[in-house]
Amino acid sequence: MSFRGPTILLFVGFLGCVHAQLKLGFYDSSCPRAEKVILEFVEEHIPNAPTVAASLLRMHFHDCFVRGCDGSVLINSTSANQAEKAATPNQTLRGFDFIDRLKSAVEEECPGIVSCADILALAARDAVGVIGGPFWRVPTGRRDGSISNSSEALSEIPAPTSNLSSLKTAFANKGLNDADLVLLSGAHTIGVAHCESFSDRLYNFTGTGDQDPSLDGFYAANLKKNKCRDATDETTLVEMDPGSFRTFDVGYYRNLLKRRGLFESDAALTTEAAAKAAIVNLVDSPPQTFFAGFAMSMEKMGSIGVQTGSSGEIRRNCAVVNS
Ligand code: HEM
Ligand SMILES: *[C@@H]1O[C@H](CO)[C@@H](O)[C@H](O)[C@H]1NC(C)=O
Ligand SMILES: *[C@@H]1O[C@H](CO)[C@@H](O)[C@H](O)[C@H]1NC(C)=O
Ligand SMILES: *[C@@H]1O[C@H](CO)[C@@H](O)[C@H](O)[C@H]1NC(C)=O
Ligand SMILES: *[C@@H]1O[C@H](CO)[C@@H](O)[C@H](O)[C@H]1NC(C)=O
Ligand SMILES: CC(=O)N[C@H]1CO[C@H](CO)[C@@H](O)[C@@H]1O
Repeated sequence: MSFRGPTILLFVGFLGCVHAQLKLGFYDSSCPRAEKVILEFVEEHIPNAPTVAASLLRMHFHDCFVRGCDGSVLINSTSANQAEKAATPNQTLRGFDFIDRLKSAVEEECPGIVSCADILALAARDAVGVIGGPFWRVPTGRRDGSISNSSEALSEIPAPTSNLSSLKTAFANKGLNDADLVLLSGAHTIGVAHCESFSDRLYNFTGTGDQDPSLDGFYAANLKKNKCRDATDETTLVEMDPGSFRTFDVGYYRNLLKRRGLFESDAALTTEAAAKAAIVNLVDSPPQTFFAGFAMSMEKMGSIGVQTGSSGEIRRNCAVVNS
């Protein structure tokens, strides 16, 4: 008898651990209008600022790849801590103010109930929907983490100079396979990049002032003439899927097959027969094939390393850990 209490507690604790997972409509009883408030906010504001859709999608990716989808990307640095936001890959993230305003709207509806991690996951999905992209399911119940470490962001988020094997490893470390890598990279069908993210390919590929031979010569010449005029340009923004950078389509994959992927990490996807065949298939199939695959991979990405149950917290202000 004397050990029964602890045994039951341990058992329940174990179950809690195994079964603590996300579920669709997690806020249905605790904050029934939460998802509606988010969708309405996104539907009201994204049409005026459609490029924010890309920013939110990328922010969700960066959140999930560092300490799981726990809203850690949203935390501000303090005098004592260099947060993820301070890391190189995050210096080009945009849309934090959008999330902060959205969080205020949700807090007004139900104070202290909905996590910043869920708000980001839902907002990214809804924003992509508003610009005509795919819909994916977002099970909820993520809790917010309290650690945000800039050196972790640097090591977990793949660099645009990555080759295929390091991309595969970075994704496999998060439970994502090669198909997920090809599909999720398709997010680059929307959005923009700074010249500095790829200008080594134009001006100094191997350190001898040369150009990346795997980049289409006409495209490279055009980028040098009209966009990134010198190797030090830090301000110019370049469409990653020229001509349709606001439209979620297979244009990005089409460009890859013409050797017009902007980053080495994009070009890397065509350096192996299997990945290239997957890309050819996406280009040759109805758009629905890409949309359906992207949706499945996004749902996987959105569940990386989540904290649920009593782990973590519901941050009051997405930029600051609760005190
Ligand atoms: C496969 C590895 C990836 C690498 C190396 C990579 C790298 C980058 C880089 C360097 C930029 C441009 C930043 C700038 O110069 O401003 C960018 C933009 C972007 N990335 Fe990725 N990315 C990867 C995967 C992903 C994934 C998985 C997603 C989402 C599912 C994503 C979504 C985006 C979006 C939407 C933008 C445009 C952002 C904007 O317009 O503000 N990326 N990425
Ligand atoms: C977080 O940092 C941003 C950008 O510096 C700033 O605008 C915002 O007010 C900060 N939020 C808080 C709660 O300190
Ligand atoms: C951040 O992460 C790095 C690498 O894991 C670690 O060495 C460092 O101590 C961490 N910094 C803080 C403030 O926790
Ligand atoms: C890919 O990049 C990694 C890290 O930079 C490097 O160690 C590896 O040798 C590269 N692999 C190939 C096949 O080039
Ligand atoms: C090219 O890269 C090399 C090696 O990193 C560097 O020494 C050189 O200064 C660079 N040249 C230019 C024009 O940036
Ligand atoms: C969005 C954001 O926090 N950007 C920061 C990235 O890091 C640089 C340098 O640490 C800061 O100046 C930016 O404010």
